[in-house]
Amino acid sequence: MADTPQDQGQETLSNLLQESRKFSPPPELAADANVKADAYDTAAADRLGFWEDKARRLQWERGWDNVLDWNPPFAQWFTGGTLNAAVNCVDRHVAAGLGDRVAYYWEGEPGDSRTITYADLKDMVCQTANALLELGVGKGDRVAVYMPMIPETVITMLACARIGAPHMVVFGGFSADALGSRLDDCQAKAVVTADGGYRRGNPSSLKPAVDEAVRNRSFVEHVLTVRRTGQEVDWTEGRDVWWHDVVDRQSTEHTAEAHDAEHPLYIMYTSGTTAKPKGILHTTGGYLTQVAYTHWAVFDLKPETDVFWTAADIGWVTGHSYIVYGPLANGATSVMYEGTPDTPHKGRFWEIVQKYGVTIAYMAPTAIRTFMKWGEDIPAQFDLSSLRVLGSVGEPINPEAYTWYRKNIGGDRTPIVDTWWQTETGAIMVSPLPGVTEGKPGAAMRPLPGIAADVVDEEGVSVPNGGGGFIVVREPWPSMLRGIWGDPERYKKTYWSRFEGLYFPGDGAKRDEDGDIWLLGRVDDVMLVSGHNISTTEVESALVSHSNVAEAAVTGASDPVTGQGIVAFVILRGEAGEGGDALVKELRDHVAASLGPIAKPRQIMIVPELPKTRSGKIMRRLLRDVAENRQLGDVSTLTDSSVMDIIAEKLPSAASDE
Ligand code: 6R9
Repeated sequence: MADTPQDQGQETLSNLLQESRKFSPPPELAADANVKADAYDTAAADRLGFWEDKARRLQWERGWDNVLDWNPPFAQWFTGGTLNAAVNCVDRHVAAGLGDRVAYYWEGEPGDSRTITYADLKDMVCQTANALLELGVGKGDRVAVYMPMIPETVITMLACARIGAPHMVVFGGFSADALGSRLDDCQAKAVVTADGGYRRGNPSSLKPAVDEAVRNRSFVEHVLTVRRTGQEVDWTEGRDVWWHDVVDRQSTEHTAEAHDAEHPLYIMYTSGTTAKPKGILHTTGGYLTQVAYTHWAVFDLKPETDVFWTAADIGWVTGHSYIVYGPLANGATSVMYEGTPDTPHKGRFWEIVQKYGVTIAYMAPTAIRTFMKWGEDIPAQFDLSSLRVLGSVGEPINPEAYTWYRKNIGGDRTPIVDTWWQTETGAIMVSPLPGVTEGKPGAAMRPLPGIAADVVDEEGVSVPNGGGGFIVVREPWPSMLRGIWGDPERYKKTYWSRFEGLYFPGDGAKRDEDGDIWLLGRVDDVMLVSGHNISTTEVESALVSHSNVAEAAVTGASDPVTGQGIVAFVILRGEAGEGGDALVKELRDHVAASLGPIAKPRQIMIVPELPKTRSGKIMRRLLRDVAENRQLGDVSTLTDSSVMDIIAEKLPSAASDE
């Protein structure tokens, strides 16, 4: 690493953080791993042949003519092939004699639970498909899903897939406005919702937001409502129908049509930072191929014995790919949990692991850092010995959070797979393989076999080991987005214009001395301090490595002297007390000692919470608004918007020894 990247004029993004810990795969896991090291060579020798082989893990009605038709930047995979995603996720397992296998152990927040086998799922998906058809939903029509985390949500998605009606799931926490603008954009014909769901110990209503959103949107013909909480709901005759009235009386038989490999499977809106949400489009054959393969490879899934749990919301792509399509395509047994991790107590997640004998758990770093804040004595009260692989997704995992997770949840035995991907990529792209890769805390390590990801500089040239820059993908991959719904120009401009011929995800990254990849946060969040591009991730990781810090978010605020100054917002660990000027000084010095004086925060504020999306991403843009005393931008996708008021109030007293 150059001491002064600026003088060298080479480094796009400074490489400041040094981390030398490594964890080898457990020998038994490595010996019996689904994927071994040779997969990288096989894929490199014949990338399309490799994916063709993975597509054969699915059941096709008609085989494909071409593996890939590539008219940059528009890809089509397995063209000419036909299949049905719901049949692949459900019927074929029942046909193979696995009808009694549990598909989901569902756990409601109030403590109610349901066990749903593959045979149950098949009946319910067929009934729901029949109900949608009766309501006039046909192939190609869009169906909006605005639901809590209940089995009917998965069933609705599969019923849509079965009849070829793309679903569009919106987080149950989003406002009526956010729902409405998404309904407009995709012109949904029906909305499936519930009276409400349980969150933080209380019923939280959903139907009123749907009523508001559809009021002046007559293109929505029906609202199909599941009764979950028993809350009072308003009812519009003709438009509104109860699930128990319409679905329960349907036949459990439905003959599924095979759809084209490129038939739209779903649209998922990404909020972006400020602009209008983008409707990311995924299609059937390529998407299912890659989610199924990555779920099996990255988590080393043994469908006969594993109990898999993605602790995320279905309204996030992680839920689509790794609660629904990946696990079901592989015939896995999953846990699905409705509520929050602290209801009714802070050990809820670990109680669930113990109750169902979860073997593989997958969650966001923000959840892990929250558990760090609550303290290690909470997971210590539960038997977590069933766990054998742990995963992380959604943000860079700080080395300290990684080692905490490995030690306190994984009993120092489980590999951690830090999986980098996006709504747009559809499935995992960069990740360790648990039986192959020596894991490094904080690194996503290597592109998966068959994925041509790279780290490049401003000019699009690969950076050498030790260099920082941007992550890109050089070749199309099966589960890539097929475009932005209704806006091909925006698709080209957003993802394919920064570097000629390369897909640009918008994340900073570096390659370490061994050639392994570390993600460094969104490029939009990078701070320019005295001519150095400094990643938010590295400064946050340095802060989290201090024993008193659970979570940190940093942002660059304009500074008359340095261009931007680093402003940090820090949540302390449970045992660290209130903080104070002495601790703030200690933390600033700690960052300077870890990363160098250039990265020393100008200001540090101790806060009780950070602004986060429902998928756990810190919204640094809002923190920048606060740090620069600006009016706050759009807060509609925050889990809890009152957090911003609390932070803004603290601002004048923010300590700094400058
Ligand atoms: C799956 C998902 C995508 C953005 C992505 C990146 C961040 C996700 C990450 C990660 C570092 C990881 N991200 N996983 N950053 N390491 N393992 O999160 O999709 O909601 O579309 O977000 O999340 O910034 O570009 P999505």
